[in-house]
Amino acid sequence: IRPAVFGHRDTAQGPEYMVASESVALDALGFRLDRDIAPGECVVLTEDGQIFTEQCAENTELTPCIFEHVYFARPDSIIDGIAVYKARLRMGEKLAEKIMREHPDHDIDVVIPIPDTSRSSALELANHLGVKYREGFMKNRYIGRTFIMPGQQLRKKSVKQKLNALDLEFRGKNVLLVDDSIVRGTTCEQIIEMAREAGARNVYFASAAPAVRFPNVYGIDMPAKEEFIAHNRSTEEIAKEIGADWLVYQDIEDLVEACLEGATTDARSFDCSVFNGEYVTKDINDEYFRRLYELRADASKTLQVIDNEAIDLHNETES
Ligand code: PIN
Repeated sequence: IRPAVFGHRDTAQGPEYMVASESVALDALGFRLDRDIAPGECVVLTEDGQIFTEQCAENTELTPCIFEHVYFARPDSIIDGIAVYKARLRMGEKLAEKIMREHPDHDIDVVIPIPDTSRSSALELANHLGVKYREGFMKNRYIGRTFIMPGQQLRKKSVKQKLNALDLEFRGKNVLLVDDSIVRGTTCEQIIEMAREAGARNVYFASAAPAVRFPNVYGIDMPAKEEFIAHNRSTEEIAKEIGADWLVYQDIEDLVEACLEGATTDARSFDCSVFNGEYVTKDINDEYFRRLYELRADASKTLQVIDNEAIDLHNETES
């Protein structure tokens, strides 16, 4: 489900090989991408630098994780022949079409991305709406990603530390904020509040991905489903909860289409379980989730300690 690629570089001693989860890792070290590793394929790198590959599982199906395209992968990565950056541009295009369908008389003055991931989709969304694209939030580059931090308090504090609104892009304007996805909704709620404090008249919100309603069980550390803001809520209710004047989510068919265009391998479908609850391995049941949450509860206690220590360390270095 998660991507993996291999590539090579030529040296005087012959070719050198490298296996990585994203093609950008190869680029950075001067390797050329050879190809994606197929599902069930085994890759062996020998100590003397040779590479062997063999198909080890029968009846495999390529169903890569769509969240890589939404958020996780770097935009300069190519996965299964799909340029992540282009997939994100197309997400913006589709989102613009949906906004024009749902709000044909919209009064958006400016489209503002919530950095970083949503920049590509927000840019193309603005182009298609024929509205200005502006950078209204500046990011503190020394603060890490917030949504995987345990403990709600810690997460809340971090948003203000991470983003600062440029009043001049908000004052008196109707703004459309764009993010790659809405998970818990706590970050976007604070960001909407920041936009209003900066003087925005109306704040609309668009998510480049559909509503996240189901936990990920294939390697993304995500909250329990009750913690998702979309849990048991309609789009209107979510908009109210996060404080947006209206909210538009990408449709799942549009997301899949945006990602599939340009695929060179036989990827024809994706694992979209966080959006539709259909787990490709078909072995996920309530008992599985129960065990998962027990494990998570233990792990988050440990993480909390580590995080607090990390913050103390950061403060010490700053003072
Ligand atoms: C943005 C990544 N992206 C931002 C992750 C926020 C959900 N959140 C998912 C939005 S970046 S919330 O790549 O780190 O720049 O739903 O929990 O409020």
